[in-house]
Amino acid sequence: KFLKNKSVGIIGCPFSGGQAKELEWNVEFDGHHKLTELRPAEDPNIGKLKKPRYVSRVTEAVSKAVESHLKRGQLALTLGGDHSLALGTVVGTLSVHPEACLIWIDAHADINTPETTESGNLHGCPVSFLLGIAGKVPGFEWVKPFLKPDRLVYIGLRDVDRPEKKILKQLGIKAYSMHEVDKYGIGKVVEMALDSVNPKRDRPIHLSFDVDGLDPTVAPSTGTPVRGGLTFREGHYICEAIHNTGCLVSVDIMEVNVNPLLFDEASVFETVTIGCSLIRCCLGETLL
Ligand code: EXY
Ligand code: MN
Ligand code: MN
Ligand code: MN
Repeated sequence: KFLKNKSVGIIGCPFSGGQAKELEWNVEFDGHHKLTELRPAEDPNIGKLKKPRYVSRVTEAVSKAVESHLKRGQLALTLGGDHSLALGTVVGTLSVHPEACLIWIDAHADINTPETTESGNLHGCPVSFLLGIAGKVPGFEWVKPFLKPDRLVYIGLRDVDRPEKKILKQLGIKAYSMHEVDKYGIGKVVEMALDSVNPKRDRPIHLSFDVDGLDPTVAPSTGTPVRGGLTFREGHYICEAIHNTGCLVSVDIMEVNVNPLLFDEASVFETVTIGCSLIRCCLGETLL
């Protein structure tokens, strides 16, 4: 009766003055980025790729946002949203910190090229664009600088397409699947991962955390859940250990799906809650 346009206004209030528990970070929340405005009227497939213009415009805008936060000396925290966004966030990080390394937590490798993708969904492809192995796709010329393959490491993989496995092998990309997490334990895996991309712990770290890296029992409201994922504690351990390096400059929490038509309220609540606690660990919350 009193509302129009099915439009909700969100008032972000990063305030904790009324209580005592603070991690002592100043939070600058400049509102949700108005990304849907960038959607072109027409966006036919390019080859198999779906919505290529929309994705390129949005990710370019996101790269600028990340870049500007980093240039102001802030930690860039991006909440998404599908993982194609990381194309933007990582380019934003690399344009300020070209020597940065990328730690990618995911059930999937997201390294399909425009040639190898079967689904055509760009959230399965950002890493190939970041590495510069995607070939020339109109609209994505802005993607630079590229990431060197030895600056990338994965943790949590368990649903990798056959051509993706080939790319990982060919480029010698370090990847710790759930098999290695089971075999060595998460402590050792994170140490090995850091040793491979950041041996002296002197490079800035971009953490791109796809919540589907977690087991669907702890993070159910996500678009492409895969059984056998990271436990609640393993996910948190990763964030704590990376915080402890003192090198973290940029964090993505991705693939949190809050669509009430797709997921029940409890699933969404659980997933958002774990996203928040992962972030707190990235910011230095400790158990003791
Ligand atoms: N590999 C599949 C594809 O390329 O479509 C599935 C990708 C799912 C990607 C999610 C975000 O991590
Ligand atoms: Mn911003
Ligand atoms: Mn992903
Ligand atoms: Mn994924």
